[in-house]
Amino acid sequence: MNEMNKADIGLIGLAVMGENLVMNMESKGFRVAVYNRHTDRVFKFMEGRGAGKNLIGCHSLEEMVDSLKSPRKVFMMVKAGAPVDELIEQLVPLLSEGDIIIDGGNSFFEDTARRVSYCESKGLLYIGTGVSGGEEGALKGPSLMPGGSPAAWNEVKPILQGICAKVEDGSPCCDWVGEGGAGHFVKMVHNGIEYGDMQLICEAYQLMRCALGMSNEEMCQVFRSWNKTELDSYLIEISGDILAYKDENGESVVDCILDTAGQKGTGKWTAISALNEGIPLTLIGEAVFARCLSAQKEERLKAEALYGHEIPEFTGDKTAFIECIRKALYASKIISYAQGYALMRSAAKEYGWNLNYGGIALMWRGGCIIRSVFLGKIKEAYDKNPQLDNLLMDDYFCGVIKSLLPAWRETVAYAVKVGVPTPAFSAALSYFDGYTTGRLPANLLQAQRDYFGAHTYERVDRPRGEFFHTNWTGCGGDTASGTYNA
Ligand code: NBP
Repeated sequence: MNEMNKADIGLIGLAVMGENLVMNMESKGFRVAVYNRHTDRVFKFMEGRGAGKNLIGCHSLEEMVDSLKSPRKVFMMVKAGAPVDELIEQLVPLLSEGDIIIDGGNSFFEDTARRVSYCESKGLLYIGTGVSGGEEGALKGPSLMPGGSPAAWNEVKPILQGICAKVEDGSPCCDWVGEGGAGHFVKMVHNGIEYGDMQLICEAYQLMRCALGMSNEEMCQVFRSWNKTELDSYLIEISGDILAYKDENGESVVDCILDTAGQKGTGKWTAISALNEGIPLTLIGEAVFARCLSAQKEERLKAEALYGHEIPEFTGDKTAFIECIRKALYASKIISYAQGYALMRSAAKEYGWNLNYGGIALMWRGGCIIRSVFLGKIKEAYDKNPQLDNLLMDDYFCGVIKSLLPAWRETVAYAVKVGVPTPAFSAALSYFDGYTTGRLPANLLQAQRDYFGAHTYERVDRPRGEFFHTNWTGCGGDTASGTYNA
């Protein structure tokens, strides 16, 4: 094939995401070579959606690699895990120095970091990119979070920024995230935040449904009105649509859905990373556990029968309380993003990534599931101060949180009083109260540790880093345990 006729990029994996990405790339003027392990999928695609398009259907990896312009760019959109490693092994001998492998699947960031080093050791460049927005995003413009070999960025930038979502002013929701597994780390945090956002909306729904006795139609109207406020976001929008949706018999579909949530694991990864980093990511943690608790349906039914679960009728001002719930949701959402950003800051320090926090907010501003107007405010906060310790320290968010606080407390207090579970609202408020408390009870905790394990403590009247031990019982001796941080 002469160089002119060659494709700009090759894509492997013609499942739901891959197919739509190919259509997107082609529609933006890129010639794409496509391949799938089971090649019947290639035939079907080329005869179906791909017919008459600027594509090259390939029936082997060799054929695909040969049909690419140099430096070759191979985009893998296959199941995360072993398939990615298998494909890399097959591609390495076929590619040449400077060629680029891109993984757009939901790979674990540590796997991506390992693959970057491995491919670079073979003279290749490697990018692990988060892709968010589901099937529709893949087709119309996803949010893309690429990281890996920096030398690859300029080569792939026109394609990735060409196909991604754009915000109102035309800025692309895709920029370079950082080295190693940075792109997939940021995508993982995105997914964790998605878990949190969804849980918060579900808690608002549960309060309106169970504590206020509202109908789906009423709640739909509430979500639609919230979507015209600071909560303007894709997830609030679809929640309104879902509540309005009726089947052919006129029944609300949402009422027919079993209340057990599934999960694919990226929320869990985020929570585990936070535990590893020692960062309190309490809201996302609660969102993951809420899904786990929902899955224990049989046990919950037995427990309800054992304890009873009567929620008293609300007797106050309903409209005012709905506004309290909205404010609690907004405040908790700010906490969730503050925690997610704190996790990214900690990981960036550990892994040596120079993360552009404002840029990340912009990447999430359009195309992805957590897209919202509110992300524009986060971008402004980090543009103003890229070294911001915590989003709660930003002047704008400080003012907002102060204005939301009374309603947030009222909502959580009422939920606790009547027994509507609001783990994410409550965890967010507890974090806020802990974060804004200058003196926590950890002095007693340190004393306990020293009492039973001679773990030592620092003193308020001595410089940090000096450790003391007390012989609390008079029979423990003066020997202290070694100090270490877990
Ligand atoms: P799947 O995750 O269902 O993967 C199916 C694709 O992987 C098929 O093309 C399949 O080929 C290929 N594949 C498998 Br399985 N094992 C392979 C192997 N050993 N070698 C080569 N190819 C192999 O597809 P998807 O839902 O389109 O998702 C693709 C990636 O994008 C995943 O990592 C997913 O987590 C991520 N993602 C998905 C979404 C979403 O909304 N679905 C959103 C964002 C990211 P075959 O046809 O020959 O079996």
